[in-house]
Amino acid sequence: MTMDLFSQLPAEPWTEELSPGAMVLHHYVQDQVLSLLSDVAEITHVAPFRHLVTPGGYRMSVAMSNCGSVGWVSDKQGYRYSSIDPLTQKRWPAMPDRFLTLAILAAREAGFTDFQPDACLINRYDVGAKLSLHQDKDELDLRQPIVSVSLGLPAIFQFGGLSREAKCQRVLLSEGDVVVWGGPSRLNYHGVLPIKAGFSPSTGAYRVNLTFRHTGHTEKR
Ligand code: MD3
Ligand code: FE
Repeated sequence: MTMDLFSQLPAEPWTEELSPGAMVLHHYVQDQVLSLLSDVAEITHVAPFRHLVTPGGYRMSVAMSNCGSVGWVSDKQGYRYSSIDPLTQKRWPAMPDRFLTLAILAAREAGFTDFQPDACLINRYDVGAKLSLHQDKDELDLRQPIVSVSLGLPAIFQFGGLSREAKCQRVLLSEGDVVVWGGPSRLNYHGVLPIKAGFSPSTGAYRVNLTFRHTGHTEKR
C-alpha cells in the first residue's frame, strides 16, 4: 500500500485575481475551520437560520442568519440592514473576535488596510440550494470591500460584470477559501450555482458562507 503523504499536510495557500479588486485567497483558512463552525453554531442557537422571502414573494433556498451590529434581512417590504432580528425581536449576536480578526487580515492581504466590518451575513446552503445572480449594493460606503469565507461543501461561484448580461467566470470555492471583493469589482454581479450532493467532514451535507461587510448602517446607542 502506498501512503498518501500529501493528505497529512496543510494545502498550500495561493491567490488568484479574478478581476481588478477581486482576489481569491485559496486555502486561506487552515486550522480555524472547526472553531469558525462552532461560532456559527453558537450564533444560530440565538439567531436561528431562516429562509427569507424576497420582495417578489419567493422563499430563498439559502438559509440565513447574521451577527454583528446589523444584519441583512429581506421581506415583502424589501431588502435592508436592521439592528433587530425580526425573528427574535432581539439584537443580533455580537461578531466573535475570531470572525473580526480573520476578515480584517484577509482584507489586508488583498490590499484593503482599513476594513471595518460591522455585519456578517451567514448563509447556509443545503444540497440544491443556490443564489441567483445579484449585486450587493445595500451598503453605504462602496470603498469598503466584502470578504467571504467558504466552509463545508464546495460551490461553483459565478462572477460576472457590472451588467447582468456580462459573461460570467465560474470559480470553484472550497472549504477554507476566502474571497475579497472590492475596488472596481465591488458592484459586480455574482451568484452561486446549485450545491452538488456530497459529504464534508466538517459540516456533513451543507455549505456555509460568511460574508463580512461594512454596511455603514450601524446606529449609535
Ligand atoms: C462579488 N453570497 O451573501 S459570497 C451574498 O457564497 C453572496 O454565499 C455568496 O453573494 C455566497 O450576498 C457569495 C461572495 C461575494 C459577496 C459579495 C460580492 C461576491 C461578491 C460583491 C461584489 C462582487
Ligand atoms: Fe452577494
